[in-house]
Amino acid sequence: MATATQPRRSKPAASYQTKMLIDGQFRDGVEGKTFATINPATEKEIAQVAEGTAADIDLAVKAARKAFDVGPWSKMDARDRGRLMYKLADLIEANIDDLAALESLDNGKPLKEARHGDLPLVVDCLRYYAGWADKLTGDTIPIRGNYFCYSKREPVGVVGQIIPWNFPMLMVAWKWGPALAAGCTVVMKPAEQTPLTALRMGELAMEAGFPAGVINIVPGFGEPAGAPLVAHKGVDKIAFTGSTEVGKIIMRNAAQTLKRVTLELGGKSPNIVFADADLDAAVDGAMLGLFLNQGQCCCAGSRLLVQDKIYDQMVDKLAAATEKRKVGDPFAADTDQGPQIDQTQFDKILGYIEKGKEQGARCVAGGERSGTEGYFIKPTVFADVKDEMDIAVEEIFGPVMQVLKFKDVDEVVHRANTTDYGLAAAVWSRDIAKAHSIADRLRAGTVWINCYDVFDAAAPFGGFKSSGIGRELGAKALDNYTEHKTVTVSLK
Ligand code: TXE
Repeated sequence: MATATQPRRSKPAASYQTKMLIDGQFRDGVEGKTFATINPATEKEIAQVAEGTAADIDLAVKAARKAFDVGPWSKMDARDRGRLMYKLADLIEANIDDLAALESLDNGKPLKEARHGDLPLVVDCLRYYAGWADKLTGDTIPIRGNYFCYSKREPVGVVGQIIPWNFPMLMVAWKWGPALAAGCTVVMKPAEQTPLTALRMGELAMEAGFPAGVINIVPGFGEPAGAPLVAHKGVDKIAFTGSTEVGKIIMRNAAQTLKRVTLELGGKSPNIVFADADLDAAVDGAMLGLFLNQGQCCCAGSRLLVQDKIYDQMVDKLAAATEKRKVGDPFAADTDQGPQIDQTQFDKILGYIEKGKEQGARCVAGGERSGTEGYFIKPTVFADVKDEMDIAVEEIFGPVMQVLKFKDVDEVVHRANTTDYGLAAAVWSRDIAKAHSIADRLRAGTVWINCYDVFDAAAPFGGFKSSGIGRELGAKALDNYTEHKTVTVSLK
């Protein structure tokens, strides 16, 4: 059985900031409002945090505009921007244990994952983009006539960045990295569930020496703080990670001022296991691909498609591995799974578990909440899942795995692609030629072969179809934050 460890400690992190960061100052909101951020392991308040509204967004955008239009950011040498980013990465690394503890406290993810998963990726991402700051070059272009023509890459300007709660610090790094390297200034709205690590990163950015106005952080809710950021005329671009539903709203609203928009949205990613795969590796990959981060991953492999010949064997192995997962105190060294982020997500996931049972799927592990306090849900596996069941179609965003059966290649490719989403996919097979050809046919932004959830700052990530627009990470993400300018000089 998946067991809950009692009592659930909520180890306080060394320090945290609860005020918003505008123009280099940590301050209360204009309206003086605050909101509670909750420890999802205990359902108790951690702290009251300054709540941003339209007036704060306006101040933050004006500060970001000034740092961009007047300087100093736009006047700073690109290499010196990079040096500040390296310094921030170094400070994060120096505070890595405290930051990991704060992330666990506010988000509920196991401390070992925050410390050894999220944080190293944060540091690596900032260093990767620091190296790009002085390498954004244009072209010389051979046009007709007696002209010298060249192109330049210039920062897009002030960017509004709205992020979710599932990887709070990593989302900050994915957003700040390319924006700052390109020379943009930033107004960030962290998720209302997890404001603390973004604000702490803001403190470290100030310590690193980022000039006032370059990085502004306004915590708050979607409608009161996120929407005014999307609507603000002083913002040139919006980068959003979150639900597909809100992504559509943002795109619609951003169109009013013709802002550039990039969206990283939901998924229902197929994870395909062939009978010729290394079965134990595929089981490990399926477990990681679905249960990582309490199942709260946009690229979760939530449709596990298993070839008929090994289906029963795979289901047995998955059920056994799932029952062994330890659910409980995120700060305990042996915890594999912490709580879901909040009551809303907890209720939504339990609702899907009930739907799965009602619609005839066979629950072979978990299937209910864990314990009586905190948003803990037992890791759950459904076998005999059919394509049309709600649990096979909709994003659950929790520790609930769907195992479906298939016979052959054409059938599985067709079924894998029969979804509105297209974020990620995986193929497990010892026949590498077959795996490559399937990767070719899958409509997804990332395909893993014989692995899952392998991320690197250099490898672009993003979705086909309703999973988003644009790519984060890698050189591709810099396109989101730069404008190309063509300059033509008469040589007559
Ligand atoms: O997302 P929202 P929620 C999916 C997942 C989850 C569902 C709902 O399926 O169950 O979304 O989660 C801000 N204008 N993902 O409600 O609402 C909001 O304050 C501007 C997948 O948490 O999309 C937060 O900062 N901003 C996803 C951010 O949007 C608005 C990660 C995300 O919140 C806004 C999270 C508005 N009108 C959830 N409304 C992924 N792709 O990883 C909300 N926000």
